[in-house]
Amino acid sequence: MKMVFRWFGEGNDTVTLDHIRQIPGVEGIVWALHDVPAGEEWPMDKILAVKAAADRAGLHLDVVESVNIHEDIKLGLPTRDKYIDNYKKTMEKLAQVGVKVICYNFMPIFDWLRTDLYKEMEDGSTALFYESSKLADIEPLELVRRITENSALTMPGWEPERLQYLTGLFEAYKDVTEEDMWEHARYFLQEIIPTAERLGIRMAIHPDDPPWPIFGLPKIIISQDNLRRYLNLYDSPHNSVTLCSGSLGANPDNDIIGMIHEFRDRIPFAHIRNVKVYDNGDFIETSHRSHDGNVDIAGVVEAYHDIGFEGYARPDHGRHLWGEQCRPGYGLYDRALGIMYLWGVWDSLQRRTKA
Ligand code: DNO
Ligand code: MN
Repeated sequence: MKMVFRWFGEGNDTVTLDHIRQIPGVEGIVWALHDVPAGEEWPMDKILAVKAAADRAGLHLDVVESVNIHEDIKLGLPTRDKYIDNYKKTMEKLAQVGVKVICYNFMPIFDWLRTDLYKEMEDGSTALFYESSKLADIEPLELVRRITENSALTMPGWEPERLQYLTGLFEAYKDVTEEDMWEHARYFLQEIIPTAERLGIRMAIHPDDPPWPIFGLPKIIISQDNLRRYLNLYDSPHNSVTLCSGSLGANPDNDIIGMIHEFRDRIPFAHIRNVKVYDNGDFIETSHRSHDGNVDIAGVVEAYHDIGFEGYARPDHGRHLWGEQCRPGYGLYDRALGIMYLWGVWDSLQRRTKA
């Protein structure tokens, strides 16, 4: 297991590379050019600037999250070919600086969605919260406005320049079915995977979050069966999964450990985090500890250990602790604590296997 840590870039994150290099066992950053709109080719000078900063801190940049897919690709519009072409050009450049894994998602319009970014927990910390009743009787744009009004840094996928097109996007998705989404995904993979194979890059799809339809938008990457179907759309080790225990774990029917075993050769990148799911299906993001949520994180780490996992792993989101002012879900403290929990489980398993 190679530990990595998400970093949003200079001036775009309260966490610095100097912080990250002090977390035990972290070898690299998980990065992206967050200021380049989806569909545009990433400029080489900006890529090289991130590389220079990472080099100075002694961190690698093997994993990119995410090169986002333009909506026209997900919608299957004729204009998609131009955006797919740009995507390939970005892949070429990333390969030049040694990128090995590209995480992306196939969610319509939004990236992950929560209804409260700073929900207060009993111990006084705050965390990302999803409350389904808040989605009833509200326009998506109004919801996004309400959620983000207290957040200084924009969240990936929720950039103001994208949100102004929200109404038009909803209109565009009106008649798009799940089967259409599968067909658009197949088209994308058929274009992109041969390039990934040639460049030695593993494309790793991130599951939809939450793993069910919201606002009537079609969702496909939501379960073990659907992940299997996705991997079979193009049977290559370069068509692979970012297995996110938190996104999938919001649906308690999802057996994360079973997925680790089934998809063992197709998981170059693991997102590890816990969620507590309430009886009505609402959920809150908790500490990594198994005891604190519905996902057995110690069991998840054990499953990775059992399959001899040599891929990259990162703590996904964390709570906001000790008054930390940070991006929602992406503070320093709880993610660092999470890493120590992951290493604790991993190292004790290592010792047992060696003994
Ligand atoms: C949620 C997070 C996501 C993820 C993107 C990947 O679990 O990991 O924000 O970064 O959806 O494209
Ligand atoms: Mn994730």
